[in-house]
Amino acid sequence: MIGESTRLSRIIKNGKILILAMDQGLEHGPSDFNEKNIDPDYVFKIAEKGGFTGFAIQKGIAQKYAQNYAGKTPLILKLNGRTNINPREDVYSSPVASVKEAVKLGADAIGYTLYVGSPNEAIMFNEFGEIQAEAKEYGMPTIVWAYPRGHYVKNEKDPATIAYAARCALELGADIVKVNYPGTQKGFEKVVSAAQKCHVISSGGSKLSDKDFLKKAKEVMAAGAKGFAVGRNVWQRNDPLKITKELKQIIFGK
Ligand code: FBP
Repeated sequence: MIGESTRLSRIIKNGKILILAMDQGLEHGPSDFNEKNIDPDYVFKIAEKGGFTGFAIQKGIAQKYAQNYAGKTPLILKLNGRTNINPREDVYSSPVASVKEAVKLGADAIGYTLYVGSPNEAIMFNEFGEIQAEAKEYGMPTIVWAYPRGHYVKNEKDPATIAYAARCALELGADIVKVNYPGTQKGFEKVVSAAQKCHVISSGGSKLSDKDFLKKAKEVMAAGAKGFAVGRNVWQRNDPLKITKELKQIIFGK
């Protein structure tokens, strides 16, 4: 569908993707922020000046701040979310916004977290199924944050388990799947292979040294992934645009 490919072409540039994520205020709480990056305007400007190909946020931030940045960075609206106060055993991410709201806010994709393997997996799969079908009607691409998590998941970083989560995203109709890096390039190759036509991107994770983060980025790309959806490793740094430039060099080669 033309709408879907038009929107995707804004997020995937020369076959590569670099999304800035700022939903941590909901997912982790304000303790992730300092006095500068707690202000959404500060992070919107990083998305714009850094040339990110997408900005993933919740609807409250979009409604109150996105107006001033219209047309700058493609908006990716997260449609579900949770806090980390609730127990991880039966982890569940609740729908908090609709595809229609995403369309009204001018989004170029919707984001949805699936905790693969959670005792609540069936509910989340069902809710995503309805959202994915509606997104297709609007020509709205879907990006799944596919995280193995909860009571039955022995090791969230096991490459085979992450590969299973990535495959679920393909099977459930996602266009792009975001996963956690399993720690090795070889392990990540399995993830990319499992996802096939679903584009794989890596999360940034908690803040690393420049050296370690750039090493991880090189491994992610060498494994055949399309790029990153990164948050803390960019906006928690003193110079977010410097690391962005280095990251873009690795992802886009310029
Ligand atoms: P980071 O790069 O900061 O890790 O952000 C990526 C992200 O997926 C966010 O979109 C989300 O808020 C968070 O990580 C979820 O992290 P967790 O693994 O703690 O649930």
